[in-house]
Amino acid sequence: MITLVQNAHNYLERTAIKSNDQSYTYEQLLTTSKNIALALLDGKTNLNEAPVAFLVPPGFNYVAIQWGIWRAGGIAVPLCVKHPLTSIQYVIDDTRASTIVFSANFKNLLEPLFKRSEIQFLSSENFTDQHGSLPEIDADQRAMILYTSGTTGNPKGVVTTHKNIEAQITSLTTSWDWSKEDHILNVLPMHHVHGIINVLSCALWSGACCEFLGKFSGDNVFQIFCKNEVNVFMAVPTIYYKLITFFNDTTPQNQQQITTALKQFRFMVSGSAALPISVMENWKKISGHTLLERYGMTEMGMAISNPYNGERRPGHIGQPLAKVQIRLADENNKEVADGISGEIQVKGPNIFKEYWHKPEATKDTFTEDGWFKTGDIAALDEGSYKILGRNSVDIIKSGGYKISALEIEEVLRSHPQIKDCGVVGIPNDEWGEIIGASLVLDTKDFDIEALKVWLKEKLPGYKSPRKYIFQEDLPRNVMGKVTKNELKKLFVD
Ligand code: MLC
Ligand code: AMP
Repeated sequence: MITLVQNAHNYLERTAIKSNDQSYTYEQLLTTSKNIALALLDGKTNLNEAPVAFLVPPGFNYVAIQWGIWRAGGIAVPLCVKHPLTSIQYVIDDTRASTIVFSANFKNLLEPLFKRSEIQFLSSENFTDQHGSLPEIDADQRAMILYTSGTTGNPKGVVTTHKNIEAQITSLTTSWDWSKEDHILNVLPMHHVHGIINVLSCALWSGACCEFLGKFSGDNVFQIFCKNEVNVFMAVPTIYYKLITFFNDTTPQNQQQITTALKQFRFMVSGSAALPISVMENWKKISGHTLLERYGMTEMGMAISNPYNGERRPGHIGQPLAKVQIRLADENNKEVADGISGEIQVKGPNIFKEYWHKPEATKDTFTEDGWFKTGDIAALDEGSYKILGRNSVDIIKSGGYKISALEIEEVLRSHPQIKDCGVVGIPNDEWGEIIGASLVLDTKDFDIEALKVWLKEKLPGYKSPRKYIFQEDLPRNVMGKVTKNELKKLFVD
């Protein structure tokens, strides 16, 4: 049996999930996910790694469906609830999922796909009690596909097995002292490892409670914190920035109540993007906590972390987690000498199996001797790793989301009035980076507001450019290649 599911039998009466003002026990999670698994199986003995996509808001149903897919032997493919249909359709087509589970609020969005007879659409509200037995699941079976942007145009499906997921969970539950007494608030999107592995799955592995927040806002988060139930929190730096802004703008009485609540927490984590030292310091003033910064990636879960007990160094990501091997390597994949910077390369049971249906891309991302190449550049500074940058200017991190500049350029170039364009990440205190686009136009009569509306159907909000400039031509080097660093400077200036 899947160990995560097996563990739940030790905590039957404890609260596993809180969502929409309701509490659900581990026993309810086991029963509901079994019903869903049997419905998905529909008489078959095993889904045998068939991808099942699901479009369901964060909450109990989301978790029961994820577990139901796993228990039936399928591959869980969570779809982003904020994506436009084009992005959702991309994932459905790329995975070739023949079953899609959706909740009622997405019926209208998905309607245009209902005519596709090769896809079975199941409403997440209609699962009923079922009787039957479930298959034995092999730990090496594929379990999940999460989409991530890369240095090529389109996002790639990152496939992890049950064994990978278990390794990603246990490296954190042991390093960070998770226990069944913990209660975490989950404010993160549920189609990425941060929300799925670090928050949800670590809590459920430990018999703890994972509470879901309806809509992120400083007010909503602090109101829940002030009930004094939550004791663990994990978020991206942008979220801490937004919470600090809310705190600074609220009444002194409210501030005092928030600070009192935060001081009771066991610990708080930041990751998915570099934590600015100013955010770390301001959060410490508000909460009394030194944020624990860690480093990870969709392809590997978490790899490097500041210590739970011990010094958490500002601007540093810490040391390798248990069972994770790290080296810094040069362009020829040779380990660099001490003190020299290099690409972070990783080995361990946490590393993903493959990019879905992309054997070449999978091969290219590993060295000949089996190290996973992250593309992040770091140096070891007095025993703690420090991220210095990335080896591609075409990867942007905004609000903790990884975004490919090339993917946005491809969409912009398909606009009838755009001849050419260049997209870059511009440093920003709140978002880490915001997206800037330089446009070379085919017309003098261009309506930027109309472009923004046009983009809404093609890209999720967080991938839409926030700043535009217009140029006769893009800056290029002698080879004719766009010089992205020059372009960046134009936005900053
Ligand atoms: C949204 N907005 C942005 C933006 N995203 N503006 C600039 N840059 C962006 N990236 C604007 C919207 O247009 C809108 O503006 C306003 O902000 C609110 O939009 P929203 O969609 O409602 O945003 P909000 O819910 O507040 O989202 C902010 C957020 C979200 C920080 C909660 O970005 C988020 O959940 N980020 C986490 C992503 C994550 O989990 N990454 C982990 C990947 S895994 P207007 O003007 O219309 O009001 C990984 C591995 C690892 O990285 O190590 O963990
Ligand atoms: P994703 O592909 O969305 O999983 O994003 C992974 C990327 O996020 C990594 O390759 C890093 O570039 C970045 N990242 C994650 N954690 C940190 C961190 N603590 N500091 C800097 N960058 C980080």
